[in-house]
Amino acid sequence: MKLIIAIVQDEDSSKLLSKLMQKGYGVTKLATTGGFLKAGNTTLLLGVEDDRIPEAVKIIESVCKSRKQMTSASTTIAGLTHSEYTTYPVEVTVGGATLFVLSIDQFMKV
Ligand code: 2BA
Repeated sequence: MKLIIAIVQDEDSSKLLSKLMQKGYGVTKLATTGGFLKAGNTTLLLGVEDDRIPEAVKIIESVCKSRKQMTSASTTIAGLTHSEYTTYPVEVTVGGATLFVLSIDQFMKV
């Protein structure tokens, strides 16, 4: 068994969750925040049998299409206290998914 950690855009999360559930995957949804944009995103945890990894990745790919978008990022200003930020425009690729696939030693429900 493997654990897929999938970081996706909030906009894609409901559709993705539904598709994965329809196909019988066990999924846990976490509300997360990206470190760069400091904007909300969604992290899904999927415990998946090895032979179903390609199918799971295909489903994630089919729902989470990437697109370019202008957005503003924030950073702290040197010399000011850490609570003071400035923002600047930045083009980022949003959507798509960032996946980590981890080997799982044991899967138990007790
Ligand atoms: P964020 O950290 O908010 O990053 C959002 C998007 O901003 C990134 O998309 C990337 O296109 C851009 N970006 C990130 N850091 C940048 C930088 N230093 N300079 C210019 N552009 C930058 P993705 O790479 O698809 O990442 C989407 C989200 O996945 C990230 O949100 C973060 O929450 C997570 N993520 C990505 N790589 C990760 C990693 N190595 N470890 C943990 N989480 C990761």
